[in-house]
Amino acid sequence: MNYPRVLTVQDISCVGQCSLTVALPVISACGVETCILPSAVLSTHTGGFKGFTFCDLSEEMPKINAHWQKEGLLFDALYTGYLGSAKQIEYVTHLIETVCRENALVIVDPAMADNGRLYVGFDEAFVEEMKKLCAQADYILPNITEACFLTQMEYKTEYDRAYIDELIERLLALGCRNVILTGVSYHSETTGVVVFENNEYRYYEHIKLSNSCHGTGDIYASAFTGALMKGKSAYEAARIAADYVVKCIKLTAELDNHWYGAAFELALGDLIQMVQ
Ligand code: PXL
Repeated sequence: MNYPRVLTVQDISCVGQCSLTVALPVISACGVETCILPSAVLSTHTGGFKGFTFCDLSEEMPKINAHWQKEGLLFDALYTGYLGSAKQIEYVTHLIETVCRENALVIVDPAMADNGRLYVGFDEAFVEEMKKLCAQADYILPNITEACFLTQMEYKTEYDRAYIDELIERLLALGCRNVILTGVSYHSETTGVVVFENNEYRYYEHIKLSNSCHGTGDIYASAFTGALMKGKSAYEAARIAADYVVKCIKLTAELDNHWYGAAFELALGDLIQMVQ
């Protein structure tokens, strides 16, 4: 039976439906063993709450890694999301070198920006470090904003295929092997995801919903990782993740005043069916 073991490294935002509180249930629901390395603990995510706490767990990361090495633990894939500092990116590189199997997949969501702006607490130095992590990835999953920061391209809300092609070309020049570019919208009523794998461009287009939710990038990357590790092709995993996120956003719109995240739990049953 295909029962891979994934390690995901990102923060715990205690409230906020993002990062590890999404990755753990979503990848587990796909039938994949999900091990975690929390990089920080925050009371909430940073996107709209005021006065959140932040406990940096960077110093724990090499200690945890050392213990895993002693135990001979190895992972079939490493998936990174929101990381709190440039130092943590360095520790992730060390994880790739020490506790990942030889052919392990490295999946990097460079979670650091949206809507043309970096998230609170990030700067150019962090972006530079993130480029180095992307260089080691089999798959990177940036949104357009993150792609622009990684490539020094101008952020645009309206663009054509030539703009997307150039973004992808520059992302590949960082050294990553394949690119999953999210939130690519060529028409006002649709959006979609570009899967650029083995030099081939494929686009999965779907409905664009009027309400957008915080944390959907994390839900997307987690579902992609789970489906991919369960044996789906990258394009199929990208499609499943997109359909799942659309369902999550639709269900969230039915709720009263649920502003800080997407109700991904309500659609986990659909995800399980799509992955099977
Ligand atoms: O969803 C990405 C994310 C993860 N973790 C924390 C965040 C954010 C986005 O704002 O603040 C702590």
